Amino acid sequence: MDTQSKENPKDQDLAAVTTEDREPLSNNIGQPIADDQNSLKAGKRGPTLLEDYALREKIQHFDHERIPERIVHARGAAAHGHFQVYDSSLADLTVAKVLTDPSLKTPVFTRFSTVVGSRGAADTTRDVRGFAVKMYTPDGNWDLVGNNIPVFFIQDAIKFPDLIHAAKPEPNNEIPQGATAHDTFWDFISLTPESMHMIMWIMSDRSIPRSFGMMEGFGVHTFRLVNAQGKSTFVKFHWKPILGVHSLVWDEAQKIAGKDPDFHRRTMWDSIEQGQPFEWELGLQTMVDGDEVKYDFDILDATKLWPEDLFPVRRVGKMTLDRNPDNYFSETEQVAFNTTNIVPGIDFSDDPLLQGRNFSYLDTQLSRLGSPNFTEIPINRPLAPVSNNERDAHMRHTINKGRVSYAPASLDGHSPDEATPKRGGYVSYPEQVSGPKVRERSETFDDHYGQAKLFWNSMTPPEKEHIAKALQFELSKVGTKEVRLRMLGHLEQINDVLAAQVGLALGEKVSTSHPTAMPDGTADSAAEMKVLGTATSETSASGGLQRTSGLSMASGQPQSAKGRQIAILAAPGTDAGQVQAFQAALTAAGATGVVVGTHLGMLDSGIEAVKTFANCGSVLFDAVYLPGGAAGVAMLKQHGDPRAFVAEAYKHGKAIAATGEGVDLVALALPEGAEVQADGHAANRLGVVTQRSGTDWKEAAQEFITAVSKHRNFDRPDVDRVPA
Ligand code: HDE
Repeated sequence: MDTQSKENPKDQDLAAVTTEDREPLSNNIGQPIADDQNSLKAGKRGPTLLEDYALREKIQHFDHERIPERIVHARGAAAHGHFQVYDSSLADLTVAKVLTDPSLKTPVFTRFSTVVGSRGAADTTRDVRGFAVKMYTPDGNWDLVGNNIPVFFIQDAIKFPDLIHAAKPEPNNEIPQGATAHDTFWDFISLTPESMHMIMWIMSDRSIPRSFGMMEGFGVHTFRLVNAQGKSTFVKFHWKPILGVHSLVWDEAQKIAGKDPDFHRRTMWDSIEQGQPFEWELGLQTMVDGDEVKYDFDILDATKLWPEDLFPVRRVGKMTLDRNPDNYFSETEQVAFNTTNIVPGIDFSDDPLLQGRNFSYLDTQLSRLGSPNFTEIPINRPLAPVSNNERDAHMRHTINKGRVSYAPASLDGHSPDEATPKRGGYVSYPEQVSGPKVRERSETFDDHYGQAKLFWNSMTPPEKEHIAKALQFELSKVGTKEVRLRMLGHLEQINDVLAAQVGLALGEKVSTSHPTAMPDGTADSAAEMKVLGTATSETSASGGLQRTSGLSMASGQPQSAKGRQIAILAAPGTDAGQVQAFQAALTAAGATGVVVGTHLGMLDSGIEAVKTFANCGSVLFDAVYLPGGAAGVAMLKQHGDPRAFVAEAYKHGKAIAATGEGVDLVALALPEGAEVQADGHAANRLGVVTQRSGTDWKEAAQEFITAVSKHRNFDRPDVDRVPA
């Protein structure tokens, strides 16, 4: 594992307070403790004495170990790393050193999170993911506190407490945990049309990412870049994952929540421990200040994105996360992000959601971390020097010398001078503002469906199907009929075929001019899905576009087997040569082959199982391989688990490979009629790679890696027949 490095200044800063507790046992004031097993008593069987300060210190510290969990984004995981800009070409747009000095390796600490669940909730619930990056720049900390979805539910911060109250577990019984599929959430949403664009994203597979390293990050709001001449350019920030954007499927996500609730944090932890960092490129969309009036959407409205076809994303630098925290609480739990942590060269827009956030984050840290001195906690303190007249408060660490703690001051001569703009002092962009004081929303925020339609139109048929099914799942769990009907009304505004399809599962007919809805059919028949897949809508608020790149996860994504976990199903008698051939090819591709066996340990010479059918499942892997070996396959055939393993992987669109007798087991597991290859060559049918005979398995292994790199096969026509 990568430990605190001498090159990373933030690592060195943290090293000063990092301990391995290797000294003899002591209490918190350094007194050596001779006996930590027995409390001090009046006689061996006597009562414990009040004098026992060792007992009291230990218990008291324990009693106060908890701090309030984050009110949203409570469940998360983080990692250290750095950000480096590629070149100095942004200097014409901004003075921010972090964005213009290519020699600067800015240390970062990045935390990913879900929004709705408590700290102990499962990782794979359907939810937006937080994507919060703290950059320890020479100009102070810059926090880009974003999400993995580029828009938000609401347009004005004053609605945030309502949104969160509605989404969190219901207050009378605290049910359900980490889920939006309940009445209060959909009640609020159905009464909040501005949320419809975000709802399309949430109901898409974006809200069930395969891994933190396979999701995008977005600053969401419009910000400003400000250059040396004081010129402002509007900007949207993006993080583009090097591994591409890839997701789970919903059935899988739900099963993972039970099999491994720590799935996402474990994946990131393990990957970094194995020397495979998580990486993203920082992307910018920019707009000349003044041009915003040319578009039919308002850049201050956080429910709208800037279509990538109109505003291409310029990739300007790279973030690498390559070190796990040493202590979850001290680092990941105590890290305090704040949207007002910005640096010279970056400024806010008037987005009312951002303006509200600029109040909320500092406020919440005061209650969560208990004191304005939270900025002195090692993970939060900047590398840039701190020098001011702020003093005292709970848990003050800094020892400020001298008697002056005010300005202006003539005594002591050390009251910090203001940093003039020339010396790098922050100056807010002098935007001209005027207007009556009103509680109103701009009519340029009024279009609530146009970009929801842009998103819908930009999806591929399988993506559309997933959205329809997610809505069917969520809304069918809503007990109140009026809420369900209100939602169908909104869906009709987005796309009538979609509405009709969701209506089928809810037992409601939706009036539509479209021939979709086959009211007598079962919901989700192949014929219905075909109609759904091609259904589109007229857009608005989209810069004149009907669809745009950047929204579908099925196009333009890097394809790689790197970081993928492959289950290799084995038993005593499995052919070690075939296993080794595949293992070697997988390792060379940056993937990991994990032997799942009938028991742990050596199954046969050269094959060691590190997982069993009892302690894992296909949902925890990206793909599955069945090697040959007559005795091994015969044993696996006797059990239901290996067959279910393969069938489920097939249903979830995963790559499957089988060699030698392994092909028989695949044939047994797949739906009747799904042909598998039976001669000496490798064949690939919709991600099922088979080679029945031969001695050289390299071709099959390569074919398999290509299939794994494609992430999923959503074009298998027969998955509905798989009873997994
Ligand atoms: Fe947050 N949000 N938020 N939020 N948010 C918090 O701050 C808030 C919003 C986001 O890993 C809280 O430290 C308001 C949008 C992330 O620690 C709190 C509004 C976006 C994280 C808060 C929003 C975010 C938070 C709770 C509407 C994407 C986790 C704990 C005006 C751009 C950071 C905390 C971490 C956390 C308030 C909306 C992202 C209460 C009032 C939009 C990633 O201050």
